[in-house]
Amino acid sequence: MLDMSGTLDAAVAAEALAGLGRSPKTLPAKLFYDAKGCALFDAITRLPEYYPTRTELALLHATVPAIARRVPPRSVLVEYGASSEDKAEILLEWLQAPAAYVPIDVAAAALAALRRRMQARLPVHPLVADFLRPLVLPREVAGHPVFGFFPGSTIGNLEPDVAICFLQQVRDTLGAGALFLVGVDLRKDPAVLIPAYDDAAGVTAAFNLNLLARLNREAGAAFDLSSFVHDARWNEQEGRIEMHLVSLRAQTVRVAGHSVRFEAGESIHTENSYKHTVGGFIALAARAGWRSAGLWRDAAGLFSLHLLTT
Ligand code: AVI
Repeated sequence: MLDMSGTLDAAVAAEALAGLGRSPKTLPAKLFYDAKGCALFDAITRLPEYYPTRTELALLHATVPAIARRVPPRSVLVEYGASSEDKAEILLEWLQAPAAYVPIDVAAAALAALRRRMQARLPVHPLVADFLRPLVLPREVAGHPVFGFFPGSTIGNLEPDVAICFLQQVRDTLGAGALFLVGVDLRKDPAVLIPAYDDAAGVTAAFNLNLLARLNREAGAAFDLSSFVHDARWNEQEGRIEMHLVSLRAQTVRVAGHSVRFEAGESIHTENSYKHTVGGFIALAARAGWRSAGLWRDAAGLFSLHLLTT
């Protein structure tokens, strides 16, 4: 939670201390998304090196007629992680008489703004919730066919066991017979991946370092930002991009009243972004009770849209 008063946030401090007490040190990626982090992520999505957002959008535009033909009329569109309506809007243009839109996100203000923009068009029932927890759909949408949507390759930020657990919960929430469209970034040459997570303009570096700035603001920390550098690594064995913050020198940093020791070259692991193969993702989804009902890829094979069914 962003504390506008400038006072300390005990939950942020506790999460930071827990991660920094581990070996190797970690910080939870969810802490990226304060107001500054959200603005920086928005800038990342427009970088020339960051192909996922524009590739997924172009793929969605190209394939939406085929996708929409698979979705029953009067379906409810349930979007996981909805904080802007642009991708959902593309689907809503093509779905046959959609009955309602249920955007799910922790950001209550963003959902309220989204509802105001969309409600003239169709009934909107926002669900303010952490979608990694079990959810129940609003009773207003009961009885309609359900079409879930999880764009942005956010599934790649989940550890495989967490992704399976999430997919099982989505299956329980959406119910038997539901369809679920998932945007999945694909495995590719690290020469393409690394610049996407370490851009020339330094926006991703600023996004990563903002974590430490946030801890300084909200968790009573005293990180010297000039003594840490952003590092994006491809982990071939795990099939993931890793983001790290590397300490340039041996140092001790105060965090919420505790001393945290860093050796020179020691890293804080801040994010994983798994890059799946098509077969690998279908197998992962199958472990959560979903089967593949459709697959679309861009011509260069960078990104995929998976339509799953129960
Ligand atoms: C939100 N998520 C899909 C992004 C990704 O590509 O893993 C987060 C991100 N981290 C650095 N750049 C973008």
